[in-house]
Amino acid sequence: MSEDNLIQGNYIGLGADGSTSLGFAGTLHSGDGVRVTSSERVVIGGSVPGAGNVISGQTGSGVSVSNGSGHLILGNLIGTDASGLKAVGNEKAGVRLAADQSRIGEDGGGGNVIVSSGDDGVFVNGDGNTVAANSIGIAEDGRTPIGNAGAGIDVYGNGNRVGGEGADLGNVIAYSGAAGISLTTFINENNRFLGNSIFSNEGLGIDLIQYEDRKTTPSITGVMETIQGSVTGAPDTEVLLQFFSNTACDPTGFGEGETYLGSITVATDATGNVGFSAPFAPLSGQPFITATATPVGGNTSEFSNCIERPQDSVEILSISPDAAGGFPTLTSGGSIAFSSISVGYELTSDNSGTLFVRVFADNNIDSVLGEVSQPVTSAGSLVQFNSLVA
Ligand SMILES: [Ca+2]
Ligand SMILES: [Ca+2]
Repeated sequence: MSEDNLIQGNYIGLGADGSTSLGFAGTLHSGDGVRVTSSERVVIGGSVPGAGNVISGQTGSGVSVSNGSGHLILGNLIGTDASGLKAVGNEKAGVRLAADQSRIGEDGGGGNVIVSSGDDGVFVNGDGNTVAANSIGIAEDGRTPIGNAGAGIDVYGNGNRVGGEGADLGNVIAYSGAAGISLTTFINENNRFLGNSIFSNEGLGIDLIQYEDRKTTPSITGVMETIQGSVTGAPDTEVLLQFFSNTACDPTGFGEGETYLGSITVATDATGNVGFSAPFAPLSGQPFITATATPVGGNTSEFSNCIERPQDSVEILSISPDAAGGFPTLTSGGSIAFSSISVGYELTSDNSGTLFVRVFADNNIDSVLGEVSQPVTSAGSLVQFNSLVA
């Protein structure tokens, strides 16, 4: 057994130019790029510039660790060329970690880019491991899709963490050929998936296997000024709820979780139920809301149902344009209810035919939420208010 080995700054599976794949040629690099079989505390890469390796073009996995604990896999490009933008995939997993108390990625420059794998991006089998701050299925620029063929992260074991509660600990997990995160839960507990950006995966964003699906998954019932819903779990148990804003819903209607909005903690009652109202609003351009539930000591749930925040509007049923300007006549309504608050409005028109709508909270002209304007040419024009009360 060896200990405290350091593997840094190498091109593994690439020519010295940093882009030519040697691995798939099948002669120089068959098997895994970096293989750790009987060691403790091996460091592969690092958080400072230049410490990371480029590990690509292998017929096996990019990194394969089959034993030990305390390993660090940081700041590597796994499945790309040296630019981090072009796919030079490994044929099996990007990182295969069968170990305990080890870390794949960390904030502050230690995240790995793990893309273009022929199997899972990351496969974790062990206890107490952390996978944080990595780009999984997306290139180093944070935009270019280079998905992994299997799950983004496949987890077996207990007490593993994907992401975290601190800023910048979340992983981006996107464009996988299967689930974003897959967890076999038959005997595995206390695996927490927090603060990640999970989207555009072929399967579910989070898929629990061998488990009564969605047993503890929150159910969202409404999205207005707050996100309302309920969750069911063990009696008298604290549950961490996380909320996400999405460009689109998963085709199943559950998940995924593109942009993390924030979290609240609730406690179930003696029957295991609790309702919630969370003070988060969807982001502009991402009107679909989802959530996860993570009970104390338990596994994070699959993603909740996906609900679009209603686009409130007022229809101007009849206007009387005044060629000289002035106020059009509004013939419908006088206030619009947005769930619990009532929003008054005032219509004015300038000489060019643009309609301005000013929205007040609680029908109070001293409480202006904002203004929108748009050209109005005919009865039936719509003025969207939604952005003003988000
Ligand atoms: Ca999906
Ligand atoms: Ca499932």
